[in-house]
Amino acid sequence: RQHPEVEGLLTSATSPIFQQGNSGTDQQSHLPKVTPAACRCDVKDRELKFDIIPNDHPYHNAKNPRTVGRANEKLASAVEEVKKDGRTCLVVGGDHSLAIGSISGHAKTEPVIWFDAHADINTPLTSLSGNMHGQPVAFLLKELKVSGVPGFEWLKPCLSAEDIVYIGLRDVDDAEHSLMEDTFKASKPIHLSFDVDGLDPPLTPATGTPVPGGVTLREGIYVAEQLYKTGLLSAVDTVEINPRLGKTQEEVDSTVNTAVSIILSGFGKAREGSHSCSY
Ligand code: DIR
Ligand code: MN
Ligand code: MN
Ligand code: MN
Repeated sequence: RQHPEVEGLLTSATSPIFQQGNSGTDQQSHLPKVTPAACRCDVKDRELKFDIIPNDHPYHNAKNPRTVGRANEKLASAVEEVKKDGRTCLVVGGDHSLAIGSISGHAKTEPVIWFDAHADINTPLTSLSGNMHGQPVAFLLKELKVSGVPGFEWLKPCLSAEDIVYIGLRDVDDAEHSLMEDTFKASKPIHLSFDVDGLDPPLTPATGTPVPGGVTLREGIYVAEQLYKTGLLSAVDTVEINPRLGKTQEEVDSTVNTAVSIILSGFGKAREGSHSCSY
């Protein structure tokens, strides 16, 4: 896919999250905001700008490796700073290749919940599309030893296959199938990497690779609520939200509203109503 501008938004919230607070918004952004009024979090925003590297030739079947690699290096440092600050980190993308930087920066990442229609575990050698967003898991896995990709010299794979739990898979390539595992140790800080295409397409039409037969909104919210309740949710990626791909304003709005409701649930909004006395 073409990315005329590569841009990211990183938001962090203090934990426990239901504090009365000011927005702490430092910068203007055209992206939707999780406002304190909506979830009563103490929110601090920052927008990351990334460089497009010229003559960024493919590395085997990995397109734009230098641009994606350097952007992820920057994102990793930003996530690391947020975690040093003791905050929960919310990254609003952007495509799923951003998970390479987000999970690397999070560092204490296992387990990772990979919510997605796709396994995103192709390597630059196995990928049929060449899309980097079909490859982040492979870049992060120690076992796969992806190396030599220009732009990713900084990267140290930080995950083991047993650290990843997949939810929503329904479009897995043959090459990916052989690389997968799902075990789950729920004792360490959890990283939720939420690709909106894991949900059923009518819920998030403004996304690049929709696959029919996805997770319902009720199920998606349930997953986010349960993860919040573990008290272990330490970082969240919400990815593949692309307003440019909405055919109507309605499609854009429903995509954004769905993503926002998943985010709110992951940050403690309960369907029965959130009551500050319980925090
Ligand atoms: C396919 C599709 N497995 C690929 N993956 C997508 O391009 O590697 N991931 N769309 O989100
Ligand atoms: Mn994905
Ligand atoms: Mn996907
Ligand atoms: Mn994708």
